[in-house]
Amino acid sequence: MLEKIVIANRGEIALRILRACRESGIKTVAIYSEVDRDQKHVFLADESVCIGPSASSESYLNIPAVISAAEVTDAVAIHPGYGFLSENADFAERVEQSGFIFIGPKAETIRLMGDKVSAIFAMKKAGIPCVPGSEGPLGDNPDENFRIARDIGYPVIIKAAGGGGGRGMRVVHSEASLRNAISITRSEAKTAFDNDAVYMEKYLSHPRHIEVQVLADQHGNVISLGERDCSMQRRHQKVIEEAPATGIHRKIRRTISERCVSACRQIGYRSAGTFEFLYQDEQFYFIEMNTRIQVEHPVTEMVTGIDIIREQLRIASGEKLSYRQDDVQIRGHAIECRINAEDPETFMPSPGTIEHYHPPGGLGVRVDTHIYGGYKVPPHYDSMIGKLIVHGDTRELALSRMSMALSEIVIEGIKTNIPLHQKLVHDSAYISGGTDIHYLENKLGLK
Ligand code: MV4
Repeated sequence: MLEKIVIANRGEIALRILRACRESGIKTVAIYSEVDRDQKHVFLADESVCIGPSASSESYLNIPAVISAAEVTDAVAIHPGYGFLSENADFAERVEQSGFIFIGPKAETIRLMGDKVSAIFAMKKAGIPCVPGSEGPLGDNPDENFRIARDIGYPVIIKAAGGGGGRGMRVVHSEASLRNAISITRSEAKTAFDNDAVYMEKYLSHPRHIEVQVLADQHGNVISLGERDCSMQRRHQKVIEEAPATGIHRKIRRTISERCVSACRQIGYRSAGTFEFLYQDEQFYFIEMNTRIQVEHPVTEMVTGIDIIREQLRIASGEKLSYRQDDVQIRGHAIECRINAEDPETFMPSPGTIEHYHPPGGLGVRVDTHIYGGYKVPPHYDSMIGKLIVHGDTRELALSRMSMALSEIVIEGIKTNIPLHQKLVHDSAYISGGTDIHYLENKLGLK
């Protein structure tokens, strides 16, 4: 196993990684920015290094500073968590060039998936169903682009190859606005991603967002841990995630999982990864692949009993996966509510000191958070302060445990989105299951 690793992140995921290291006998180095000295994982880590000022550009995103922390502490590997440098192929490359193990896929895989055009091309070749589209970047010939759109059928969506996660997209309903939409998306993409390549897809009007979790070791073993439904979102920020996805036949779910496993083998994937799909009218359509551990990984852990971070650590050290596909059983149902320090009505961030904190508990209740009474939520980073995850034999039981846990939890001193979650777990459409990606924004818009 790895002897000592740097945890190149903050907040709940840094703590989550630290716990997995403890269980595996791996020593930990916490890196933190000036405002993050009092983070729980910094207290608990074997060693800690301040890597810079509060602005993430000068600390958690500072590649030389992160790599220096590994050098001065004699660590052997770096876990990037999510966000920050986790999907930065240049970072992964420099980590390995400096003689450390990057806990994640190969840099070339991150680069392949970072360009959405090359990702779709690779996935299509590997047998993954994709959205009907331009099959490559769009050129500058308007007549050719009109032809592509006509073949696909309106509405279409123009996306930036360098985008992803909802950045750089434009829906086009008719030929009249196509030319302009392409040119605006292109120039925005040039500015935002330094890449003006754009592509076109059929626009799906009411899909669900379903993603498949995979694990791949360096010996050619690949397994799927099943899917998650992440459709409950606002402005591309997920609010609630769950596993398994309700209302989709076992056979269809199994088939898409098998396709993902096969694709991982074909592209030589390594570590944990997520295939993102849109699901509409009983069809899956690949949109992107995430090459990092994701915020919502715990719902998969709860229904499989598999510690995904521990497997990432094993894979990075060159060990084999602890499980074969036949060992993976989906048991019961899990739901995660993301707890944000924000106004539940306006969604404005609400940083400040947590005066009182009482966590919920009981069978099937898990809280992944770094907060404690007296902790000060800084204004510099993402507003997510924790995740409440519940598990039960059925979705109904999971929902009732979530409702109870939400009513038990006390976080005072700052505003949180807990009242929004309380409304959602009692929303009749959500309770029925299978709401699409637009459901929450529509519901909020009606008020
Ligand atoms: C789409 C789409 C409809 N049709 N592609 C947004 C984020 C990025 N990952 C892809 N996105 C979408 N791509 C086609 N062909 C609708 C979205 C979309 C969306 C997707 C997943 C989760 C939330 C979303 C919210 C708005 C739009």
